[in-house]
Amino acid sequence: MVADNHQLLFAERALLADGWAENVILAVGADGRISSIERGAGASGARRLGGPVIPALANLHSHAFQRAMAGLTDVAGQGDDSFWTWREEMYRLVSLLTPDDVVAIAAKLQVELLKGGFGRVAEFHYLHHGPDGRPYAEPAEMSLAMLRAADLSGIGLTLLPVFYAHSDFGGAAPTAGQRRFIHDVDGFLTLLHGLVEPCRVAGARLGLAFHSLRAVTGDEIAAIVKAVPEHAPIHIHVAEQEREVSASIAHSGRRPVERLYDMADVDERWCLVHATHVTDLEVAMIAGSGAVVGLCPTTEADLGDGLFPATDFLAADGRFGIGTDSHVATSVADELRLLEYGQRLRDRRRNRMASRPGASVGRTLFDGALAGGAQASGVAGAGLVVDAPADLVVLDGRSPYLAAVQGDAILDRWIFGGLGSVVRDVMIGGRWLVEDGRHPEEEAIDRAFAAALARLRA
Ligand code: NGQ
Ligand code: ZN
Repeated sequence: MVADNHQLLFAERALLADGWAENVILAVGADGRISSIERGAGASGARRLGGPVIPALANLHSHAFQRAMAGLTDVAGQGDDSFWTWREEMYRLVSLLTPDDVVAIAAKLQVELLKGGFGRVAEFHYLHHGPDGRPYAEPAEMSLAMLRAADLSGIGLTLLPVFYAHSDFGGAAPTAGQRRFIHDVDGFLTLLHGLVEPCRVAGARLGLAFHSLRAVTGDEIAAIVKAVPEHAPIHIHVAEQEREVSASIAHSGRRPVERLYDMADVDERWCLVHATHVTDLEVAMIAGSGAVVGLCPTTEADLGDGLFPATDFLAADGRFGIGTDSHVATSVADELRLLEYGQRLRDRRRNRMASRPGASVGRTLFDGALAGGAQASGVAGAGLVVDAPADLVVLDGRSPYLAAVQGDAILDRWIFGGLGSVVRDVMIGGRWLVEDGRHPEEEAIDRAFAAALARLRA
């Protein structure tokens, strides 16, 4: 696929930075960026888009390979099934994966994410080594596999190679199931530096992640943060499960989020993934630091994590984004809906995630996830604004549900209306990746994915 040199797009309805506008002409330059936006314009000479236009969101948390086991961990064990028994099943999949499997699974996932309304994905990438735990001949093999997948799908990629060194607090030795994840600090920094050029060539952003406070020590965090570029996004899983909270307290007398803030200068570069189990004090700490909380509602529900106090966090002006994490769902609408529904189920009330009386819940969630997703992905500026990449989603104007409504009701109907898939077209960086619900490489990607699943018996 080749970018057209210069494109004029006409939208009857578009969600711009300051709200919905009508009869909008978006000019997209040869560099894939929006070069001008005109409102109240005529359509002549422009490509007329087939429905309401919204910005594509960044998905801030993915473990792509886990898409292969979606819906296959729902058979009861001995009655004590938990996050930790799920993790054993996940490690079994990890033990089988080849780089080609990872490309096939990730490319399929990324096409699904595009069709779900995501334009980029931050890949929290910790599967580094061969099955015996030894690095591949090319130590970056698996990271390069992620770049290959993103090249096939066209999705925007923020690659977050993960530093993982221990199995629990206090620097406990890793387990056998974790051997494909493990680095020492020098080995990790070598991997990271070696990825700078491949990511530049591929047009991917490069950040990094610490797997969790279980997997790293404070000294390791300090050594790595000191050695990486100042603008790189830094992600970490934190306080997802109550067992992590009790282990943290047993180890240091501090809760995980408190401990993280003791150990590191947590600021806008950081994304705290899950942060499920937090006190009022921790909510205020995170909000005040400008860090993004990475919420993954369908995975958090699937794994029985608990509920993040999103209403309190919003009231404190906290920044959040959404991720699909283990990919038991792959759409913007599914994640945002469950984020709101969790708060409703807890409070036994409705319309929890709205910024003020009269505000649309869908719009509040969408705006929050757009800004937080961009921040956590290392992308400056989000939304349909001049000079930003032309990353946009056209919802299906043929849907009677969408045709009948205006403004924020479009988002509310998409997120809360149970419409099924209404993502019609997706443009990323000025290239059409989905047109009328189809991705051009879809058949080949599906074939490779089916072959990988057959091989993995997944
Ligand atoms: C992961 N996933 O690394 O894939 C984790 C589970 C862990 C989620 N937390 C493993 N959803 O946290 O140790
Ligand atoms: Zn995760």
